[in-house]
Amino acid sequence: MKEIKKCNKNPIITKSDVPFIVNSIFNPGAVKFNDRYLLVCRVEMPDGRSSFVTAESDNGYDFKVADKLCLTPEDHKECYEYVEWGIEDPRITPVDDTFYLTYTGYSKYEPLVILAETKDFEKFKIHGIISEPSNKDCAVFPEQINGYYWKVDRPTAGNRNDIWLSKSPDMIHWGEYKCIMEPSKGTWETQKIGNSSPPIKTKDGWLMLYHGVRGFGSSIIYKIGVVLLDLNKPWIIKGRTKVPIIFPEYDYERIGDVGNVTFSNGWIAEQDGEVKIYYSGADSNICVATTNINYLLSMCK
Ligand code: M1P
Repeated sequence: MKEIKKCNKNPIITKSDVPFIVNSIFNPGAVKFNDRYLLVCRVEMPDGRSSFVTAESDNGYDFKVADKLCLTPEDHKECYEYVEWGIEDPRITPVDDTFYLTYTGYSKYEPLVILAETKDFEKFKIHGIISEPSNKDCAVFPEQINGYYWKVDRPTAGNRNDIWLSKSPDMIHWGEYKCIMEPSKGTWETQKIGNSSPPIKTKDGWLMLYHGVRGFGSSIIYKIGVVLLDLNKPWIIKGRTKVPIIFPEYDYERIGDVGNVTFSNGWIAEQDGEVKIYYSGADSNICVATTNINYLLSMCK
């Protein structure tokens, strides 16, 4: 078996699987819920603004998309003007019996990060904005480290696109910001990077997916790499892939609303070390690739 195996049923979800009219379905957060696989998928509606819908599966490959949206810009009564153009790219982190969602709110104020929580994926408590603009690609760590919650995100100031770490006593108020990763110049991630998935705890450190972007004239290519952060000092990078682990190869990754994009914001680690990486091709569908923790760790050495 190849170390990263793209499912031969890919794409596993397309807009024809959505029981209402959408432009596209893509970029899902992923989690195990009640022993089932649950995705919170971004759907771009016909007016071009994005909302979220859930999809559930018994095996992680065959999903049924819900018949109504679970979260919309209009649900954000207290901060609607900051999400008026859509909510995008949810990352889901389970902490105890609560699922925390971090996602992009999009508006005339530029992208920023919104935090919400849920216990059932039907009712959501929206905490509101947890970053200044411009910022996105935020994920929360699944447990406290040294008595604090931690998150990564990608502020964009000037021409910079780096991944930053910050900590919080309550998940609402954040500080002690630190830049932990910059694009590697001259490589597949030369132009910008961003966190992909919430970190997974391993014996060697926190594993995290990230995306790297390289541009050629008017065309850009989004690929996915992996990084290992220290368990107790997550600002220390213990290792990072030199080469991407997932990149556009097939028509469903090369052709779509935004061509040549492989983008992930959700993955699920099984008890036996297998990992299902949910990702999207060309901003137009949902795919899955399987791998395992040991392979991902070896890629970071
Ligand atoms: O079109 C590719 C991706 O572009 C953006 O990525 P980034 O987070 O690096 O800015 C996002 O809008 C993402 O949704 C999209 O898939």
